[in-house]
Amino acid sequence: MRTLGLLLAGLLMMAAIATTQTTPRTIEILADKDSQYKVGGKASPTITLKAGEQVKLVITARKAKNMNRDGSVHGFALLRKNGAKVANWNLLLHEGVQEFVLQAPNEVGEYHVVCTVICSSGHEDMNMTVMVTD
Ligand SMILES: [Cu+2]
Repeated sequence: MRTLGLLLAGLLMMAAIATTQTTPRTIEILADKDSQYKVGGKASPTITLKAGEQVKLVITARKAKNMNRDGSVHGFALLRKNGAKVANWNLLLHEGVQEFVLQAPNEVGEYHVVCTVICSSGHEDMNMTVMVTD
Protein backbone atom coordinates (compact mmCIF):
# COMPACT_ATOMS: atom_id res chain seq x y z
CA MET A 1 0.00 0.00 0.00
CA ARG A 2 2.82 2.35 0.92
CA THR A 3 4.72 1.45 -2.26
CA LEU A 4 1.63 2.21 -4.30
CA GLY A 5 1.36 5.62 -2.63
CA LEU A 6 4.97 6.42 -3.44
CA LEU A 7 4.50 5.22 -6.99
CA LEU A 8 1.46 7.45 -7.42
CA ALA A 9 3.30 10.45 -5.94
CA GLY A 10 6.15 9.82 -8.36
CA LEU A 11 3.83 9.60 -11.32
CA LEU A 12 2.06 12.82 -10.34
CA MET A 13 5.39 14.59 -10.04
CA MET A 14 6.47 13.36 -13.48
CA ALA A 15 3.18 14.52 -14.94
CA ALA A 16 3.65 17.95 -13.36
CA ILE A 17 7.16 18.26 -14.80
CA ALA A 18 5.97 17.17 -18.25
CA THR A 19 3.23 19.81 -18.12
CA THR A 20 5.58 22.66 -17.24
CA GLN A 21 7.93 21.62 -20.04
CA THR A 22 5.33 21.50 -22.76
CA THR A 23 3.17 24.47 -21.82
CA PRO A 24 4.66 27.72 -23.09
CA ARG A 25 4.47 30.77 -20.88
CA THR A 26 1.48 32.96 -21.73
CA ILE A 27 1.84 36.69 -22.23
CA GLU A 28 -1.30 38.79 -22.63
CA ILE A 29 -1.06 41.86 -24.80
CA LEU A 30 -3.67 44.43 -25.75
CA ALA A 31 -3.39 46.21 -29.11
CA ASP A 32 -5.79 48.95 -28.17
CA LYS A 33 -8.13 51.30 -30.00
CA ASP A 34 -5.95 54.26 -28.99
CA SER A 35 -3.09 52.78 -31.07
CA GLN A 36 -1.07 51.63 -28.09
CA TYR A 37 0.17 48.23 -27.05
CA LYS A 38 -0.57 47.54 -23.41
CA VAL A 39 0.45 44.87 -20.94
CA GLY A 40 -1.24 44.90 -17.56
CA GLY A 41 -2.71 48.32 -18.36
CA LYS A 42 0.70 49.87 -19.08
CA ALA A 43 1.14 51.54 -22.47
CA SER A 44 4.28 51.00 -24.61
CA PRO A 45 5.36 48.22 -22.25
CA THR A 46 8.53 46.18 -22.07
CA ILE A 47 8.35 42.41 -21.89
CA THR A 48 11.27 40.09 -21.22
CA LEU A 49 11.79 36.76 -22.96
CA LYS A 50 14.43 34.11 -22.50
CA ALA A 51 16.48 33.47 -25.63
CA GLY A 52 14.90 30.62 -27.60
CA GLU A 53 11.99 30.31 -25.18
CA GLN A 54 8.61 29.26 -26.50
CA VAL A 55 5.88 31.69 -25.53
CA LYS A 56 2.19 31.95 -26.18
CA LEU A 57 1.09 35.47 -27.01
CA VAL A 58 -2.57 36.07 -26.34
CA ILE A 59 -3.25 39.31 -28.15
CA THR A 60 -6.51 41.21 -27.96
CA ALA A 61 -6.93 43.74 -30.76
CA ARG A 62 -9.35 46.63 -30.76
CA LYS A 63 -9.92 48.69 -33.88
CA ALA A 64 -8.57 52.23 -33.95
CA LYS A 65 -9.64 54.65 -36.70
CA ASN A 66 -8.56 52.64 -39.74
CA MET A 67 -8.00 49.07 -40.79
CA ASN A 68 -6.41 47.20 -43.68
CA ARG A 69 -8.45 45.89 -46.60
CA ASP A 70 -7.91 42.37 -45.29
CA GLY A 71 -9.63 43.38 -42.07
CA SER A 72 -6.54 43.55 -39.87
CA VAL A 73 -6.81 46.38 -37.37
CA HIS A 74 -3.21 46.36 -36.08
CA GLY A 75 0.06 44.64 -36.86
CA PHE A 76 2.69 43.24 -34.54
CA ALA A 77 6.16 42.97 -36.05
CA LEU A 78 9.29 42.22 -34.02
CA LEU A 79 12.34 44.09 -35.26
CA ARG A 80 16.02 43.71 -34.52
CA LYS A 81 18.14 46.74 -33.63
CA ASN A 82 18.97 47.16 -37.33
CA GLY A 83 15.27 47.23 -38.24
CA ALA A 84 15.19 43.74 -39.79
CA LYS A 85 12.05 41.74 -39.08
CA VAL A 86 12.41 38.60 -36.98
CA ALA A 87 11.11 35.55 -38.88
CA ASN A 88 7.62 34.37 -37.82
CA TRP A 89 7.08 37.46 -35.68
CA ASN A 90 5.26 39.51 -38.29
CA LEU A 91 1.63 39.24 -37.24
CA LEU A 92 -1.55 40.82 -38.53
CA LEU A 93 -4.23 41.24 -35.89
CA HIS A 94 -7.93 41.06 -36.45
CA GLU A 95 -10.44 42.41 -33.98
CA GLY A 96 -10.80 40.11 -31.00
CA VAL A 97 -8.48 37.65 -29.29
CA GLN A 98 -5.81 35.69 -31.15
CA GLU A 99 -3.18 33.29 -29.87
CA PHE A 100 0.28 32.80 -31.34
CA VAL A 101 2.83 30.26 -30.13
CA LEU A 102 6.25 31.65 -31.06
CA GLN A 103 9.87 31.06 -30.32
CA ALA A 104 11.87 33.96 -28.88
CA PRO A 105 14.96 34.97 -30.87
CA ASN A 106 18.17 33.15 -29.92
CA GLU A 107 20.15 36.35 -29.94
CA VAL A 108 20.19 38.28 -26.67
CA GLY A 109 19.41 41.99 -26.88
CA GLU A 110 16.78 44.68 -27.22
CA TYR A 111 14.07 44.32 -29.84
CA HIS A 112 11.16 46.53 -30.77
CA VAL A 113 7.61 45.71 -31.75
CA VAL A 114 5.97 48.04 -34.24
CA CYS A 115 2.50 48.18 -35.69
CA THR A 116 2.37 47.49 -39.44
CA VAL A 117 -1.19 48.64 -40.09
CA ILE A 118 -1.78 52.38 -40.56
CA CYS A 119 -4.33 52.26 -37.76
CA SER A 120 -4.69 55.96 -36.88
CA SER A 121 -2.76 59.22 -36.64
CA GLY A 122 -1.05 57.69 -33.61
CA HIS A 123 0.18 54.69 -35.58
CA GLU A 124 3.85 55.76 -35.71
CA ASP A 125 3.98 55.75 -31.91
CA MET A 126 2.47 52.30 -31.55
CA ASN A 127 5.37 50.27 -30.25
CA MET A 128 6.71 48.22 -27.37
CA THR A 129 10.03 46.77 -26.29
CA VAL A 130 11.11 43.14 -26.02
CA MET A 131 14.22 42.31 -24.02
CA VAL A 132 15.73 38.94 -24.84
CA THR A 133 17.94 37.63 -22.06
CA ASP A 134 20.08 34.56 -21.35
CU1 LIG B 1 -0.84 51.01 -36.30
